[in-house]
Amino acid sequence: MMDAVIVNSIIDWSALSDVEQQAALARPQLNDSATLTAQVSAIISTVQQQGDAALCAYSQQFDGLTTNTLCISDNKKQQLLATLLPERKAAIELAYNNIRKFHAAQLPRDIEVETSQGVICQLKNRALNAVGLYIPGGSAPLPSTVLMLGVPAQLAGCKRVVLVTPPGKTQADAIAAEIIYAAELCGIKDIFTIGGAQAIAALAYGTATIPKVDKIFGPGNRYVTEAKRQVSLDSKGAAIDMPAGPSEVLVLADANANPAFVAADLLSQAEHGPDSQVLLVSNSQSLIAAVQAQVSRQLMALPRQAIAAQALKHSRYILTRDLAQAVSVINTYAPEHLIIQTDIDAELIEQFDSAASIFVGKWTPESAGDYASGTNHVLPTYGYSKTVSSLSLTDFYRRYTVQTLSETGMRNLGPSIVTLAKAEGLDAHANAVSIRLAALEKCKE
Ligand code: HSO
Ligand code: ZN
Repeated sequence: MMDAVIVNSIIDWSALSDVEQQAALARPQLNDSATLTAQVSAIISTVQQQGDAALCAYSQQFDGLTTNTLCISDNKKQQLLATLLPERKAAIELAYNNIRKFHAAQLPRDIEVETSQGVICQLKNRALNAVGLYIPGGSAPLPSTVLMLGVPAQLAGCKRVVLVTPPGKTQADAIAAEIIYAAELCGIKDIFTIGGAQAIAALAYGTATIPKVDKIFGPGNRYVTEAKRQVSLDSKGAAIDMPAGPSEVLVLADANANPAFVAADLLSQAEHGPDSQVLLVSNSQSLIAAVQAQVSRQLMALPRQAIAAQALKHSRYILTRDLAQAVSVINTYAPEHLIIQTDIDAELIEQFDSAASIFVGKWTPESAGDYASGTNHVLPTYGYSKTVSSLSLTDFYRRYTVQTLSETGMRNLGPSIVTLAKAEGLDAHANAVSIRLAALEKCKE
């Protein structure tokens, strides 16, 4: 039981100076210390040098396991699957189907345009060959994340999909049966029990057991996030899905919103981790007070109340003059998740230009998108949503172009290319065209 509940005081937005407003929307400082950078970089080079042996040594050091296996046998998979409760299986299947439907509709289309007569330009999409999916373990293993990453990888048809997840607490291969089942639905065969920065290093560079991948997807703790950042800077490493910070939700509610619903939504994000951030923005002081009372009450009943209480320490309750001011606050903050519970939900949606994922109306909690509605829950946080998009099917593809000029195309385009190349002082470029134009002239003769 907690001694005191942390509910921060109400911030009256109109009364703040510009500087105070900036401070009120500041994210908690990321702990990107020099020590973290150095520790992660040391782990990455050790994995590069020692491969599997380093992975086992790190599992021993960080997870307290004596293990020399990183794989899960088919026998063990079957054994775990046999323990899976039927209602969980059915729920995973429902979520899988909805995520699949929504992502299948995102199939990127190739295009072909004749820009000038005889000049054909194509934009093509090709699935990435090998992708790595990081599924967090720790205090809450996330089978839902397996679906969010595994479904688009399956739909895109990536040739190799490698899933890594931290080892089980007592035995390396004793991971959650839900993870195995979700992976099975997504057709993922390669599951390795390794977590942390060492798992990211293994995916980026490969070891005898773990295949190297081209791109790494998935959320993780600060070691994982830092490792993803480091390997993505190395051309021999791997690309990553998106930059990440701690998870966050912002609820916009007016006087008629249900305070218990709003509080439940705030707490659902707060329970993720001590560094999660939750914000309420409202034009009604009485609604904010009612939500705060509900937060205190509901928090008491949560098994993860210690974690949620930590997160609530950096929660914000912002009172705005009206909804228009609320919209501007929200656009400045750029939340990962935005929940709208107002009388004019539909009118407001188009006014938001920076939220990563929007949940509209009182029957739409963030949990719907976290698990089962079909949208992806891997989203940019920390204000990155101003420019970075939420994860979609296209992230599992690369785009490239193809062009073909016929003789007519060369005749049509050639003279202008020569002019432009000369204007840039690049004569070799001009020559590559004029040599062809000359050849075409000769043919004519
Ligand atoms: N809210 C998290 C995703 C998640 N929630 C997984 C429950 N399980 C980050 O978007
Ligand atoms: Zn969540």
